[in-house]
Amino acid sequence: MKKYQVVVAGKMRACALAKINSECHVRQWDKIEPIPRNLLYEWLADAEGLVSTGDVRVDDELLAHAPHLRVIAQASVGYDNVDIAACTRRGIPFGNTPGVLVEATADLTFGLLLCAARRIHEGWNQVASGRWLNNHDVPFGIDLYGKTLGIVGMGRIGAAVARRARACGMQVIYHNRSRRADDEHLGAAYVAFDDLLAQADCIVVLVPLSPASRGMFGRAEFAKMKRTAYFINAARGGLVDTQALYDALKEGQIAYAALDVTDPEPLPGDHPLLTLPNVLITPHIGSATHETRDRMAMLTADNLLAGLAGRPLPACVNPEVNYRP
Ligand code: 8YV
Repeated sequence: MKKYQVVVAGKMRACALAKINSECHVRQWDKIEPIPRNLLYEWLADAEGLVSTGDVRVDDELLAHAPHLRVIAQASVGYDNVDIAACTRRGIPFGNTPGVLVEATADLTFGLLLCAARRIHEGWNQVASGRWLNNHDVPFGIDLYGKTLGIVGMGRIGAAVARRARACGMQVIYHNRSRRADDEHLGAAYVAFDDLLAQADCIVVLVPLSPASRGMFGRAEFAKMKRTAYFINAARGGLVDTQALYDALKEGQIAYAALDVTDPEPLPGDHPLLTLPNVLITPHIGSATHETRDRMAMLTADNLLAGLAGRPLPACVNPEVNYRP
C-alpha cells in the first residue's frame, strides 16, 4: 500500500524512482528547466517527503509552504542550495550522497587535469576538423610527471585525486581547514594556503561552497599563483570570482583553467570564458557515470524512505534531527 506523499522536484534515475513509487504517491517534475516555484509550493502543501535537486533553493520560505514535510533527500554530496539550519529548526533531516561518488568525481577531476596538460581535446579537434598535417604542428602540453599538485580541500575526493596524482609521479601538497592525520599515508604534505598557491604547478579545488568559501579564488589568489599554473575546479563555480579568472587567463597570470563547474551554471554559449584558448570546460559531469548516478539515486531513495518511516537516514547532514522515534 502506498503510504506517503512525496514530491520529486527534478529528474531521477529509474531504479530509484521505482523504489520510491512502490511506497509513495509521487508528484514528479521531470522537465529540463527547474520546477516553477509556485507549482513546487502548491505540491508541497501536503508533501511528507521531498527529493530536492541542486537548482531548487531550499530555504525558510519553501519550508513554510511544506507544513507536513518530514524529510528532504538530494542526489548530491554538495548542498549549498539548502539552508540546513532552517531544516534543523523544523526538525527535518536532510540527506545527501557522500561516499558513493568519490571515485567517479576523482576520475573526472584528474581527467580534466590530464586533458588540459596534454591538450587531448585540442588534438581531437585538430584531427576531427581534418587539420592533422604532421607531428610537429600539433597541440603541445606539459608533463605531469615531476610536477607539484596542490589540492585545496582534502576530503574523500581530494584523497582519491591525490592517489591518482601520486600514481602519475606528481608531488602532492594540500590545504585544508585542518591537517589530516593520515596525510603521510596519502603521500601529501600539508601547507598554508598561500604557500600552496605559490608552490603548486597545478591546483585542484575540491572545497564545499558555503558563505565562507564563496569567491575564495579571486584576483589576489590568482596573482599569487605561478604564471605557468593550471587551475582545475571540480567543486562549485561560486568558489571562484569568474571575472578574476577570466582576466588571469587572458593576461597570462596563470596558464590554463579546466572547469567542471562554473558561475553561472549552465554557462551561456556567449560567455566570455568560451572565447579563451586556454580554457577547457565540461558541463558539471563529476558524478555523471551510470553506475555512480544509480548509487547516488538509490542512496537518495534510502534516505527519503528512512526519513518517512521515522528511521535514521543512512547519510544525514544534520544528525541532531536524524532520529525521531
Ligand atoms: C552533481 C555534485 O551536482 O554531488 C554533487 O555535489 O556536484 C554532482 O554530483 C549532482 O549530482 C547533479 O545531479
